[in-house]
Amino acid sequence: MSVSKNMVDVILFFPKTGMDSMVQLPLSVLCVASTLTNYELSLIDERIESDALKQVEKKSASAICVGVSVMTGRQISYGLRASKVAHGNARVVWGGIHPTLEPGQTLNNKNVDVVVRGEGELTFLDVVKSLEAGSDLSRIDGIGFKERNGKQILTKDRKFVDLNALPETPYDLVNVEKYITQREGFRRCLTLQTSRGCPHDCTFCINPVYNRRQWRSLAAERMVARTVRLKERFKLDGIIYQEDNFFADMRRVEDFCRIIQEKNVDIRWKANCRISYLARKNKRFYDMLEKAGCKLLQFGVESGSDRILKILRKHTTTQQILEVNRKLAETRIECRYNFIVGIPTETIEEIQTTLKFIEVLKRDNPNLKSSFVNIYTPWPGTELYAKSIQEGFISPRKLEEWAQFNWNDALMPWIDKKTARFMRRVSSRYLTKSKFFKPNL
Ligand code: B12
Ligand code: SF4
Repeated sequence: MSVSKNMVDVILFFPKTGMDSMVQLPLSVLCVASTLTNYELSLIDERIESDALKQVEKKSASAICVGVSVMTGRQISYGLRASKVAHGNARVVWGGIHPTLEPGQTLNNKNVDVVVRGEGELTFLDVVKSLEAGSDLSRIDGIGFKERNGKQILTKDRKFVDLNALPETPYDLVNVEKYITQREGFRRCLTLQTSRGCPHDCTFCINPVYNRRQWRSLAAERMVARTVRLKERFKLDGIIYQEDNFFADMRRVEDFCRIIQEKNVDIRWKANCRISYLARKNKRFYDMLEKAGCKLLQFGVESGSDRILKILRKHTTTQQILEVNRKLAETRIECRYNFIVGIPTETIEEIQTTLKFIEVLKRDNPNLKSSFVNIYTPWPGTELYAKSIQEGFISPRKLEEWAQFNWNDALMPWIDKKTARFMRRVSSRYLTKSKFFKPNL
């Protein structure tokens, strides 16, 4: 039970990210908050609250702990800033992608007391209860912490949560209106997550490490029910499914589309997809997506070079990409393709091949609305990260160094100056078209 209902027991802090011109719901901390029903919570989103740090300083005086959500990069520096102002009595707990990938280094920082590795809903609840009771943290799976003598303890991995058994997202903790955007051509849209993880093992992606190649989801009926509730409560015309892999289970996709149509749900949506999933699909499948409201599909196409696609382990060929692109041209579904350049061993000629490939894709498919060209960044824990280190990449060793780890930088040792200049030009030509990717540090 809560210590006192007048004061805050737990603060959940979502730091700025450095790319905050169009903010989306802070789903990570909202999901973590869903299970803390017996505690007085304060959810502070630094991206939209100008007095966020003052709030942490003041409210943490009575709090059991301050939970901070952190992804690799700039968000670390803002997370550290908040952790430093937290009151000494409140323990600082970091969760999210970065502390999961680098728990030891995160705990090395004197401002972090505990790390939650992986999904936070059940683990953080256990941590809060244990901190409140002053009991032994070592019995909690999926965390790391420091003993009094400074020794770090990492407990064993925790099983994934059952998404169907979790409480609903507590939207009342935030001012949802501030997160409703007009992105992707919607008038009012929000993000929703109905599955987690991905069964694939692309060598550049953190998903195989973070989600151990296990895909989990809400059942189709529940997915539609949440969609409808979100749409009706906030008067939305669009939903962005914030999934790692929306299409991993085609039966769920088919059921979802069928129920949406049966219930006559008037909603349009965007999701991520894989080229290989659509390669064998016929017109009936595309029609079904359209009728169920699919407005935009985003694909990680990644490269126009078959050699690079193999290195990335995409299990896709350029031939297949061209074919799927032509099929998509016959629908009314808008498309967005993401590409990566600067992969270890990639040559400037291969990058040029990718650029020409983008032009062919555009020519073949008028529904292709945008292509993003990202410069490869080695994320800790991935297979290509190890390869990058072999190729001379020097990995950051502490949190402050990771905070300076810039995405899209082209500073990798295997890239010569001429190629780096070329890649930056190419990337900014494609990325600056997007409001979404405008950095605002
Ligand atoms: C929305 C989003 C963004 C948004 C906002 C960031 C945010 N965190 O919300 C913006 C646009 C800023 C963004 C930017 C980028 N992103 Co991004 N983004 C996402 C995305 C699509 C959804 C995040 C989300 O809301 N997930 C849903 C929640 C429920 O999951 P979760 O965040 O993992 O939270 C759970 C646990 O991690 C944990 N947890 C999280 N926080 C906390 C806190 C506490 C206290 C506790 C106890 C637990 C806990 O519990 C939660 C519930 O189980 C993810 C992919 C994904 N599916 O997660 C990528 C992802 C986080 N992004 C990624 C990347 C690479 C980027 C970019 C580099 C650009 C790019 N290529 O996408 C930039 C970098 C920005 C920068 N400044 O450096 C990577 C992460 C890389 C890394 N090592 O951090 C991801 C995983 C995508 C991927 N598969 O590669 N991103
Ligand atoms: S890049 Fe996409 S398909 Fe590949 S492992 Fe990551 S989430 Fe899965």
